Amino acid sequence: MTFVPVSSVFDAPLESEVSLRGWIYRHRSSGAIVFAVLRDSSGIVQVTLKKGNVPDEQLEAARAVSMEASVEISGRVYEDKRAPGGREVRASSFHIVGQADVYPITEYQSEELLLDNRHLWIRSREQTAVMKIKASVLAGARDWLREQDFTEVTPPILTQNACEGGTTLFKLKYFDRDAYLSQSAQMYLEALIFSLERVYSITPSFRAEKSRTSRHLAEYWHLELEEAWVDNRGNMDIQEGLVTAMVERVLNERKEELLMLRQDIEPLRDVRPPFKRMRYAQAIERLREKGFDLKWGCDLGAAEERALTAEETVPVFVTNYPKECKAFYMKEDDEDPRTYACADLLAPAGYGEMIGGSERETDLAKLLARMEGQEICTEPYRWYLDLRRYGSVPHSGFGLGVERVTKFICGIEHIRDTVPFPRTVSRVYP
Ligand code: NSS
Repeated sequence: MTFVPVSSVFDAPLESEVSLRGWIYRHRSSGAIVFAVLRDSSGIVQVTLKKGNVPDEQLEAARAVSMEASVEISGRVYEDKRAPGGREVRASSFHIVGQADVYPITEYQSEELLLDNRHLWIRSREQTAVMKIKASVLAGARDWLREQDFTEVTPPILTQNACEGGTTLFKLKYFDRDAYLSQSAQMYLEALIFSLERVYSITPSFRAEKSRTSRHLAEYWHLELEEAWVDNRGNMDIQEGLVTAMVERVLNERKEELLMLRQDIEPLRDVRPPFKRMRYAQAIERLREKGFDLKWGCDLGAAEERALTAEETVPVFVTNYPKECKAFYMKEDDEDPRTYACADLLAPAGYGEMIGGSERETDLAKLLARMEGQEICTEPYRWYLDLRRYGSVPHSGFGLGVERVTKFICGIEHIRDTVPFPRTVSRVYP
């Protein structure tokens, strides 16, 4: 038997014979008829089973079937205005492949119960839509980066370096030494530009974030990029192109999924160059006008980022952060040495930071002085400092949070709904 995707029922000739397999999504019986809605990876379709059309024992099996049992059916395609999508399959055969116990998820459930049953909840149509959109985000990125002649590389996850500072490191025993789960591939990508010039990686990154926020995961997917001979302006141009390509790909192939998530498509069409650019100093000015009590030197948090972009439909770069709120590896800005040549890219409509990037400091003396000032032990970074000793070149790069971008594109409130199995301070099961 050849099985076809459920969605193909809606293009099939009327009265043609189809065989489908999938899971029972909804189910009810009324008198001599059983209505089942069948779900597979392509969508849902109504199946009706009527006495006389199917053998009696199959009709009884269908009447007794549980939600989420897996089944195979054959039947003919008909129009029916009351069915989802306007068509149904009138079954001539019905077979159960895998019975289902009483499904623990019903219509109204607490967030905790859904998270405890995440392995089942990911079958939901909303979760499926998000995963398809995320796949398109990644495919759009990979294709665009390949067109731009970037090489995908595979940096390590086990490391001795604390790229983004010691407070959010996951420490583990590495044989008889200590090591960490990577926060960022950046330093390894910096090493790789000396042969490949334009590189990127897509890896998990780990942050032991103690705070419970709607935008932090302990494990997230990190798209990082590094390029030789490029300053921070050129770096922002690449970010603009990349984010545009990701959004475009989703708009091209995932409209149905966006609609299912009730996400408004129109504002996403505005996500194309040029993005807005403002300096940190201007951002602070603007926020003070909005009543924020901010001093030069404080980093911008979720509330500040939301206030800055609430009215925007294009992403906003905030550049030139004061040195005291960013990492030691950033290059001092030539025109304003109180700041770094860096930028965070904020999503429109208050969704917050999607990318952190900068030009990298190539002056070994400056790097060493900063590390000393911040009491960073140089020993684990010997190899990194070597990069400044052997043919150093101007270079820049950035890290993009794949879930942050997905959250924005899907219009999702909480970042945990952009990963199938979220890891947060309170959750590592299932
Ligand atoms: O800490 S970042 O701002 N920057 C870096 O890690 C650089 N070393 C990247 C680089 O230049 N190669 O993180 C980059 C992005 C940030 O903008 C977020 O979008 C995302 O990574 N990010 C997170 N997403 C989800 N959960 C958590 N906890 C998280 N932390 C950062």
